Amino acid sequence: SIHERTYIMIKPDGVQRSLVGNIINRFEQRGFKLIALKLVHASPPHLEKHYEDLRDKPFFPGLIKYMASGPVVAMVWQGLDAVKTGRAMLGATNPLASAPGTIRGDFALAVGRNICHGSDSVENAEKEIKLWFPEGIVQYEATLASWIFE
Ligand code: DAT
Ligand code: MG
Repeated sequence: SIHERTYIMIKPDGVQRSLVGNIINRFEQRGFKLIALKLVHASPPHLEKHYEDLRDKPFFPGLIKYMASGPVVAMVWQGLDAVKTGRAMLGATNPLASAPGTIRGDFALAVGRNICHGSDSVENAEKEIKLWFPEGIVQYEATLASWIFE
């Protein structure tokens, strides 16, 4: 659906390394519509909720510490197959396996400093959007849509 939404987050390392503009540019240029964006320094409990499926992993405490170490850019992007395409644009979880041309493949080397997050299913995207944007999302018409979608 052209209305599919995904939650994309630039992690603290991406913010510190000034990659925010580059990452936003990639989603804009691909044709996705930006429907929510904010800079937020998330608390450990909030991040534990975001990553609750991973709480039994040995790297979980380090992951939460890293994610709470500075602000992140929380975004919602909308468009055709946004979840799957967003994941493809991010690249593999471990940057050493990410293809060049992907965000992680262009900017990262370590799995624990992999720059960005993207929802892995439509269902999780909706959950994550509610968690990060409880205030709701602005509605507006993107006038270029007919040049991007049939
Ligand atoms: P993804 O972010 O690609 O959806 P995930 O949901 O499995 O990957 O894991 C969430 C984050 O946790 C991931 O972006 C980086 C970190 N992580 C995953 N596997 C890890 C590992 N083996 N060692 C350290 N950090 C890891
Ligand atoms: Mg994940």
